[in-house]
Amino acid sequence: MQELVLNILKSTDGYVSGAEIGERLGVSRTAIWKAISKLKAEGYNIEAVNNKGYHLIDDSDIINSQEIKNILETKLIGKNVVFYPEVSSTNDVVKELGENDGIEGNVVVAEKQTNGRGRRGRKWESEKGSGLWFSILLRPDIDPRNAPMITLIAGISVCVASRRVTGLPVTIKWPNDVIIDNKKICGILTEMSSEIGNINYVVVGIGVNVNSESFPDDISDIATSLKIESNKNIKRKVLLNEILKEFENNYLDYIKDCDFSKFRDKYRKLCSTINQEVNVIGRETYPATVIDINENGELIVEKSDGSREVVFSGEVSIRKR
Ligand code: BT5
Repeated sequence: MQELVLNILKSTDGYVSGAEIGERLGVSRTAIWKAISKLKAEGYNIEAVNNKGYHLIDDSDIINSQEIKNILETKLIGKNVVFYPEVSSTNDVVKELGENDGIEGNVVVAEKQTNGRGRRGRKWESEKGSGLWFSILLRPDIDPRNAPMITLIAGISVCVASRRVTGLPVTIKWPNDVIIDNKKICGILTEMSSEIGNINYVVVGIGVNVNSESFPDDISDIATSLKIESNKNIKRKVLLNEILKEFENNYLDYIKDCDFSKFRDKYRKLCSTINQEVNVIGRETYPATVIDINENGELIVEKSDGSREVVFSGEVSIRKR
């Protein structure tokens, strides 16, 4: 019922009375009133005026299953999408799908995560209503050694899509933080279940700060959002569609031959880590200059004695000096 009422509101320019909606759907005005109340509770901005009726004010940034299904233009990624108002972590939900009968391209989106996770057990702040918190289930028929590049490809996809939607100078901090002016707008958490030579499933979890206006003290210096940077409200579903479209193209292209060199130039252009003075933090920590990204998406750094090292993302992190 809600969906039918919403469709009428969306297709009406101006006001439509409860009686008229009821008549068109063959139900009582009370049923319409209930449906409208539920839509409002979901966040739809519906104005009710005496003697005129209802009017949907289209300034709302609603995400739910229907809104997402309506907007998605992808063929595979997100063809099956499940939305939760609240969930512990979308990665956990998708892992569960991976262990069971979830299919490639399943996407889980949440309005809020109570246990959003970063890498190595770190926390990911996932407030209600302000961000895009979602995970993608993949079952690529590739060698597990080629899976880490999928994370880099996800980073490229978020970066390109965010630029397209906002026009902001979004870049990638190697390996896969998406940043604006050294502040993080997006983090990616990829988890895999595999055996030797065979992938059971990959979960790509993506968190984007879209309309967040502030952050908790401990991350306020390192986090930002697309809204803070652009001073504009961004429609999350529009951004989601662009990210998934971009990711679908890149992912399908990549798994054909697992040749990351195809993406190297694109990655380099978007990567703000190249030429930076950094500390490489691993088993030992040392200062270095970032020289380039190689054809496997690894970082080439130069130490102060002029020697060069290839740095793998699983082993080290880097911090700007
Ligand atoms: C990441 O970890 O950046 C990966 C984050 C992945 C989040 C998505 S949301 C959907 C899916 N479901 C999940 O449970 N996770 C994925 P890492 O590189 O370890 O960065 C974590 C660090 O980023 C934290 O220790 C904080 O310093 C900082 N941080 C936490 N929340 C943030 C936020 N909302 N925006 C920017 N930085 C944040």
